[in-house]
Amino acid sequence: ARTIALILGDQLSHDISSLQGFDPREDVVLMVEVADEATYVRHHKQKIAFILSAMRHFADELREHGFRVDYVRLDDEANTGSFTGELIRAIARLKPDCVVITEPGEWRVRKMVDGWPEQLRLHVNVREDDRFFCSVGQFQAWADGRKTYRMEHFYREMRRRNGILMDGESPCGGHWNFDADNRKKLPHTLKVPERFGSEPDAITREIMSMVAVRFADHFGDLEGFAWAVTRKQALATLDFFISEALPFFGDYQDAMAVHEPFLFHSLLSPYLNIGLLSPREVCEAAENAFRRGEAPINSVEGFIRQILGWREYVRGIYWLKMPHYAETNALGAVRSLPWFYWSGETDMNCLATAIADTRRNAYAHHIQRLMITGNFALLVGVSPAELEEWYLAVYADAFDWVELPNTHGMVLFADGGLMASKPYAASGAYIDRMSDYCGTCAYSPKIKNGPGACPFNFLYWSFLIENRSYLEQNPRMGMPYRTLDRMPKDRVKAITQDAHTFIEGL
Ligand code: FAD
Ligand code: DLZ
Ligand code: SF4
Repeated sequence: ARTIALILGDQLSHDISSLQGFDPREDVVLMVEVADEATYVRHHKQKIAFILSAMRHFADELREHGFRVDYVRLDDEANTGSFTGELIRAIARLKPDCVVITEPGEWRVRKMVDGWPEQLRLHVNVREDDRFFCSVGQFQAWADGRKTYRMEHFYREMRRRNGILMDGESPCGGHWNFDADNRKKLPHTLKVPERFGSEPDAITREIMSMVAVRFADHFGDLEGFAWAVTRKQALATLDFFISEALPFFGDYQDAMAVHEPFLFHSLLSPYLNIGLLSPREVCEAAENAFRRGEAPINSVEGFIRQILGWREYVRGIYWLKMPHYAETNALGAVRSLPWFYWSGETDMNCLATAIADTRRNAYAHHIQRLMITGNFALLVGVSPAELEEWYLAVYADAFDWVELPNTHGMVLFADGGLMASKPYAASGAYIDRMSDYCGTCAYSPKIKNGPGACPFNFLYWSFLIENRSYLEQNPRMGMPYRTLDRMPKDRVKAITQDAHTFIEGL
């Protein structure tokens, strides 16, 4: 029997479950570049180029390994522009007995695939995506019967279950968490490693030319493209990170700096998310550096927690709670996304920097996403759907399963505290403490109200005032509400007025 194994653009792993049992004499791999996937949100140009180039390189590797690959290019004349349309054409061409696919990572595509057996009148074999530490079923079992789903509890169980960074029954270094050590501001004297870039080859350059024309009106620059597009290049990026950046990762995990868009971050998320690297090999590489004495525990634990903890946890939440998850809006936020998220035109230096970095690199590190663009949207009450669309479009690593819980739950508290125990709201003082943004800003974090006041200052308090009835019962919000209640009446009035004028001006 002849089988079509359909491999999607984020399934570029040689051991992907859809290829198990593949018979090279009969079966065919199908890969399709389709316009719908580039435009369901208007992705950053680098993100489109990255995925298409990685797809073409992966198809070439499969052919070298003796697979027959049927590959549809975006500019092929008969291209219908959708997964379903291309599958229908391929079935007519190849006359298979069945289709095999690894479960898609996004709800949107999963629904599409679930409709195929009836639509195509063909057997569709959907296999589990086993490229995660924790399966969807295992996460559901963990969540079953719990009232809250705290990442920290999940993470400890994952450490134990997988024996990662463990000395027998105990966590390496004697603690599960070293976050208290991981909040240093970047000192002027410390040299940050240059980004380890991968030079675009002929295949990538051809795609870049096509993207520049076809998606000219999408957000983002193409010029600085330096993403790895093969497993080999991704492995070289991992090696570089482990030796050059990991030792400092922990200390400066939460730092931000105007001229350092990457700091000591790994830049590995795009490769993990499309399958060029596996989360296990990345965690093992970090653990091995610790065992060799080449990186301290606060760095290695902090890094592993992001992957073994956060990344697995948000995926679990996504499949546990979708599709209703995306519809919640606990704080009733309805404001449109300010235009400057696309244009970068704002005199708030922290936001202008994070957005300029995003435009140039299709990347911003976690604290920029959470505490700058995220925090601002939380404070002014941007509608969850609008902010989610932005995050899904602008980052090379963005896929719904990981972007949605981070934006909806972590940043906007729209799930009412399922993920975070309190909103990550912060004023200018936090940003000033963790960055060098404020020194060259039109505003001052020291000024609380009136001309020159950092907008984060009055927006922080007006956010608390506006959401009082919802947030006040939260035990972790007791302190700020007590501070608010001790404020003189005219200060509260000034806050409300400043916030009103500012938001009206957006
Ligand atoms: P590092 O700092 O080097 O971290 C190592 C790895 O840990 C990352 O590569 C990533 O795989 C994982 N990781 C770290 N934090 C998280 C997290 N909160 N959730 C899941 N995985 C994490 N990450 C995505 O991969 N795709 C997204 O679409 C995405 N959207 C986000 C949206 C918002 C609003 C926020 C606050 C965070 C989002 N993140 C997303 C998480 C995180 O910001 C990125 O994974 C990280 O910045 C990627 O850069 P890096 O590889 O240099 O990360
Ligand atoms: C993001 C993306 C883009 C831009 N283009 C394609 C494509 O042409 N073909 C493809 O198979 N996948 C693409 N992707 C990734 C898909 O959106 C991703 O595989 C699904 O969203 C996963 O559910
Ligand atoms: Fe951002 Fe306020 Fe600092 Fe300006 S002063 S960079 S707006 S935190």
